[in-house]
Amino acid sequence: MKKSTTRIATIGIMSALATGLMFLEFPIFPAVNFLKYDPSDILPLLAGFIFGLSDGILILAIKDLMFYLLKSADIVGIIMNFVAGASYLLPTVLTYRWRKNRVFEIIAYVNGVFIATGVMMLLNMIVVPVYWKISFEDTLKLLPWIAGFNAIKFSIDSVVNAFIRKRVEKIFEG
Ligand code: RBF
Repeated sequence: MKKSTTRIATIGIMSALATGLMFLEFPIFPAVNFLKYDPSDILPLLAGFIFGLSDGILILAIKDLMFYLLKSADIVGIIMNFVAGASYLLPTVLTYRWRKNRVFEIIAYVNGVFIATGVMMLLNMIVVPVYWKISFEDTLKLLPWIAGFNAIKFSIDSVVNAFIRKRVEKIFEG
């Protein structure tokens, strides 16, 4: 168990870094350019692997709150970003925690990508028609792009996490 002061400092530093990274957002598919990739979810993911799920969720929430206050002011976009991040983080960290080995780590990422993609497809089917004032039929046409966006976003985060998490862990072992 880490000292609580160290934990608070770590959460603060990682939340600040994540907030900064969220400014690097860019769309992947022109058809759904309101969906923007940014690498900020990698920090909650690292924290989830190294320190535990609750620290990961906390960093995700602080990052989204900070970004909302500093830049976006779009509450729907921020909530969608948070739900997407959480629905990826939860299954990924829980699966990895179950058996901490390389095979389960890969299963964890696959689980996370599939669950987050499924959850966001369902949620966008409800939110997009209201948010963009388009018909349900037109929303259905966007669904493959929405699925592709989430699959790509969380696959990138998974690969980066897999490559850097041990190095980051060493920094905190100090
Ligand atoms: N972010 C995701 O990671 N996955 C999504 O499926 C997703 N759906 C969104 C739907 C709407 C209508 C909006 C406005 C945003 C959505 N976002 C989603 C968040 C978006 O990519 C971006 O992070 C936020 O809008 C903050 O700029």
